[in-house]
Amino acid sequence: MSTMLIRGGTVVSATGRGAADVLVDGETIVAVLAPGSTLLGHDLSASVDTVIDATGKYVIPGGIDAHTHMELPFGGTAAVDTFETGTIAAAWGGTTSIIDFAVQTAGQKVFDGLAAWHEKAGGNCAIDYGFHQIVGGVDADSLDALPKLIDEGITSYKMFMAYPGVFYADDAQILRAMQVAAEHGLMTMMHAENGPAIDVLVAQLLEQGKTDPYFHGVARAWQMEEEATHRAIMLAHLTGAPLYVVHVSAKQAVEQLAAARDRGQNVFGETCPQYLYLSLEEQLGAVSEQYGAFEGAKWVCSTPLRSRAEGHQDHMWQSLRTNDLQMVSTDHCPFCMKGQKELGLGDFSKIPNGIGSIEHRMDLMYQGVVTGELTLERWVEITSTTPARMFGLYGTKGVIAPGADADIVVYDPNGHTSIGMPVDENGNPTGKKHHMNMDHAAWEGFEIDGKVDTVISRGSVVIQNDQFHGRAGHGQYLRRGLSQYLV
Ligand code: DUC
Ligand code: ZN
Ligand code: ZN
Repeated sequence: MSTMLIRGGTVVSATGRGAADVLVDGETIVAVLAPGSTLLGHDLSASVDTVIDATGKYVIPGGIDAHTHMELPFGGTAAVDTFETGTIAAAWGGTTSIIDFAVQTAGQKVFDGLAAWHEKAGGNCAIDYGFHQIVGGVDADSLDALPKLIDEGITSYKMFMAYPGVFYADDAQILRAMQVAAEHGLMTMMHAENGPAIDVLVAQLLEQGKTDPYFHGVARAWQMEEEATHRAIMLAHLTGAPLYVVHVSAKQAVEQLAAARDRGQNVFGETCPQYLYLSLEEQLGAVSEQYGAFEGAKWVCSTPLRSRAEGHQDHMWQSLRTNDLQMVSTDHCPFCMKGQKELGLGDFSKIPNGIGSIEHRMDLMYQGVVTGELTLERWVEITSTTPARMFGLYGTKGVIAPGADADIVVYDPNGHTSIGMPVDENGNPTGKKHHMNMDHAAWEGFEIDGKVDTVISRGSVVIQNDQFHGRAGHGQYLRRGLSQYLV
């Protein structure tokens, strides 16, 4: 077991900050000490195996991205990051744990779907990983499996009110699943959009010849998100099931969540960087020389990017400040333009849904600190501490304290990060800057006034001096407990 001292930095938690040294023994944090402390008369920096100088830098708990889709089959193709490439990209960006979604499709046994996900991830992750369970077919069999997931360390499952014929669950199915979840303490996660109504709008738009990516955002109108969010909240209220709404993008949906929380309901919401920074007008409506109006396909995801004129983005930032939204995940689901997004040329409904952001979440949220949207403490809270508490990892993850895993990021507020992957006129990278598998960058041109300096995963340095020092297979499966965030 080797020892490590992270010396001279400012340790930031969800509740405060202060100058402190962090002592690591093996995979675990063993002490948070006054700067320059000796322990039992020893000069620690002389006696540990490794000293990391964090002078002038922030020392924060490693990021936890609680919403990723490595290798997800979707729209006739599959998300391009494997567990290996996706977790390496995560590490580059200061994320040291992910919670991915194992998939059960209709007719499949939940435990077969879960086994397939263990097969994909096992031995391939560079950082620690856990699973939520997607239940794409709610039936007697999957309802029976739900409580058994808890023994597997899976304490949350997701249903979809969207995607009829694929993952869709109707109200009767949702009600039944929530009854089981309420009884056993599982967190119900919900993709809240009215899928059947959206499908009508999609068909009508296509009939009118409105086939560009922009119309993906028109079809998936905010009313579709507000209505489904309200319905999910009411079914959760009736059953007593805790509810976590994923990828919230409409301000009206946040208002539904806030009203439920004010009633004392266990209702939570996450948003994603794309709903804070990007918009219907600027991205889904983008036109480029290379792709024309199909450029917007890069940002086709669901829920969709929303109109900036309507003020959704500002409302998402505010909601993060007021805790009407509790955390930020990426919904990392990357597809290439070539051969994947292109499936939807001439028909936006055939564009695989998803954006790749896993590498940039910590930086993009830090930029919110720079611009005054968030405090430093809130940055740590929404990217690490709350995800840990929400999904039963807190104590081991999400905090710098004795006994916690040594998942630590040294973040340099004087550094700079230019995001993007410049391409030549043929779309070929001219010098790759990100580590995700996609052939483009959804965050091209974003500049961050800060930089991930050093990343430590369970006591091992995985990123330092702009080099990856980790390995696929270092990441371990996280058995999660029940949510530690319930009121
Ligand atoms: N939304 C996405 O953008 N991608 C994957 C699935 C989803 O619900
Ligand atoms: Zn979703
Ligand atoms: Zn998702």
